[in-house]
Amino acid sequence: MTSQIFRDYLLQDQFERDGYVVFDFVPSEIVKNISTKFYDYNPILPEGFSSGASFQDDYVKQRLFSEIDSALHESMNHAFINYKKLGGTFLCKAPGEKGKVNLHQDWTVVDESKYASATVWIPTQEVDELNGALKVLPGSHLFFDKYRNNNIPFSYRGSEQLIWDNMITVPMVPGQAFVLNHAVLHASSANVTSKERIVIAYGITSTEANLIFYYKDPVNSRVEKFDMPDDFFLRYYNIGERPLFGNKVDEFDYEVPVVSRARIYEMIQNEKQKRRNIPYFQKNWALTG
Ligand SMILES: O=C(O)CCC(=O)C(=O)O
Repeated sequence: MTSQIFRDYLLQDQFERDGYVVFDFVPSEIVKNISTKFYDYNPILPEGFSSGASFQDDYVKQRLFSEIDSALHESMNHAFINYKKLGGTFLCKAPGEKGKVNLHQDWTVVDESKYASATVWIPTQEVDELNGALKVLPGSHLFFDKYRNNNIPFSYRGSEQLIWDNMITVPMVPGQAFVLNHAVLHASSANVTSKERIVIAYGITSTEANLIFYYKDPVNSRVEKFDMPDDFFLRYYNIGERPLFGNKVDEFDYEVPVVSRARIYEMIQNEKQKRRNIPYFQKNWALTG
């Protein structure tokens, strides 16, 4: 059990069990109003999948986050307690094959034995399999090792297709939020419609959680641990490289173990078994597969 971030205990329990939760979060007009700002920040539609997190200007990132935060402030406070804001931006998936987001887990940025860090993912339009709804493997936030970053290999390498074939796609309507534990396996398919898919992403963790970052030196098997400031997400540009700020507090040898396909299959079946009496999962997550 990690430190509570949802006001509603039932949502907290589902989040602990599944690694994500979907619920009615904000009036849909508020979301539609903010979505128009996407075009102010992106006068030319970026290709493929794009995130405002890659804007190369602190001031622009901060201004966009302030606009998102002031629009969502009330809904955030209604849904969450004791939470720290990590930043917020738009995620766009332009039409075309390049927009596919491969299976991944997000970076480890807190001590996950005590806290969760999460993205509140808020679609500004209806989303489904055709335009890039999120796909998720329920319960997988507890499957693997805790050190994750762009340059640290994943423990599930070799089993990507098995996992992909067992994920649930979650259709959503504007006003709903998908709160995604950064450790849960997730992805999204290419947008095969003719209209861009725009989502607001807002990062949170517990107030008491100190931010951290793990970096693997490419020339040896050492992982470095950094203590990072709270505005880390608004200031980290050289993604995939050693951060240019923060304090290095540890360094250790680390080879990422590969978890076998057979073991991953078994873990998925266990998660399905655990949920076999829950109507939503009975319908959307067949026991065979
Ligand atoms: O917006 C999407 O389609 C994927 C988002 C995602 O994978 C992430 O935020 O880590």
